[in-house]
Amino acid sequence: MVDKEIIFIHTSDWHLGYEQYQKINRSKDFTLAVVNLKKAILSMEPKPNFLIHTGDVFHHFRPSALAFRTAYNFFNAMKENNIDVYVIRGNHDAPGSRYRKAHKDYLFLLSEMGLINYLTTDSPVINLDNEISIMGIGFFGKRTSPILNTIFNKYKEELPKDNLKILLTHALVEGQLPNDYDLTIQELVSYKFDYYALGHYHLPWFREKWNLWVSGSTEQTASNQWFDEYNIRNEGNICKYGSYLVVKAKRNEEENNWLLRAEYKKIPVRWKIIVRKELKGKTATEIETQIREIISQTPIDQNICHFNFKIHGSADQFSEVTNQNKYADLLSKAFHFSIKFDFTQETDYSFASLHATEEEIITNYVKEMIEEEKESTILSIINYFLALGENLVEGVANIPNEEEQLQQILNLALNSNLENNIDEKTITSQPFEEAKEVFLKNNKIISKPIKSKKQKSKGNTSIDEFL
Ligand SMILES: [Mn+2]
Repeated sequence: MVDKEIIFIHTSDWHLGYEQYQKINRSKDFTLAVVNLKKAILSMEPKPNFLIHTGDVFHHFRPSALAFRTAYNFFNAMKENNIDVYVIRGNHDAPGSRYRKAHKDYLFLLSEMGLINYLTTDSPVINLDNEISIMGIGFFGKRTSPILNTIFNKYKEELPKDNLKILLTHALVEGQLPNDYDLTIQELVSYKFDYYALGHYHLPWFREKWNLWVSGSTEQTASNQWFDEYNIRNEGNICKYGSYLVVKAKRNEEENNWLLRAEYKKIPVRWKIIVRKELKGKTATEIETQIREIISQTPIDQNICHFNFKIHGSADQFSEVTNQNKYADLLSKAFHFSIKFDFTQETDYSFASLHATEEEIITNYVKEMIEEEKESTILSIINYFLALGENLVEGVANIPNEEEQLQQILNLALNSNLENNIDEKTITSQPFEEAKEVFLKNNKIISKPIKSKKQKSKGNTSIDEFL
């Protein structure tokens, strides 16, 4: 036992079924990344002992057939190769708590099929071989910290001191985003686990000193994930890989502790390219020529391409050459593209002139404020609040400035607890365009609250009572 090395895989945030950019084929990319992960694991020598998944197996809590089959095939392959799997739920895997109580989720199904060990608050700890203890806590947003504390104190006796102790979480850890976190490093470390497996954050991130590790997602769900500070997933301006971790652990009897080595591994994915260029031209024709030149020098074929051009002048001055559709012919071979322009002379987009360009303003505004990934969810939340016309709307109705009202609604929506405030209907994410339309229509009621139409649910009978 002394010299035996334990090897395990840490993976996270597969987001199976995500039809990003409203493209059905994009969901195949998320499947392919997981298929490639499976192949990589099965070709490992020696084989890993077990695998941990820190949440967001699925992008939608009602996964598509393809998404479910991908997960099934992966976990089944692990089972056939005697690689035990331990999973916690991410925010994408499970809907609001009321719905979850009634219906459970697809991770429960996989667990009932005997393919995964699903760590939930009812059963958060599993010990294996008298040597390894795995504790997991799924997504709870801002409630993660107190719930983790309760669970830990309730189950700490099940974590023998000398075991290799692993904690799985799906929460934001201090230091990942500038001003937001669910768990501090200090509190995590106080629980004295040997390896902290973190999900939710999609980029490689680690604090080796404390054994805090984010594996990173297998595919990128938003453009802010195209580059990581360690250049694990990108080469220059091209993002080429998703990532996962291979962890090796060895008991050090002399020091009475575990020695861990975690190593990032790459999974090839569809390329994402970002080109940022300052254009020098003075006339519209010169600008257009430069744009065309830059595009034709970029390896766009079947790739996802973002062009950000900076132009000296005003938007009005170059309006005829700064519509991205003008370059659609050149970009027809790209899987997806977007061209954005930045002008040194700002165009006046005040909310007073909302009518003429309201769609543009709100789209830009929402895009700047929130990550792509959260776009449809946030807009659904805004719709939900607006439709309710409750406290939230009343709370902001006194703010005279419309822009500040919207800002406040967005802040409240972002800070609101998804678990408690969002019901099944709301979380059924509408495509972005559709949500935006509803939002624009409802925008007018910001200062005129309407009565709540929310219905109290009658009798929360769990289907389990009938099974
Ligand atoms: Mn995720």
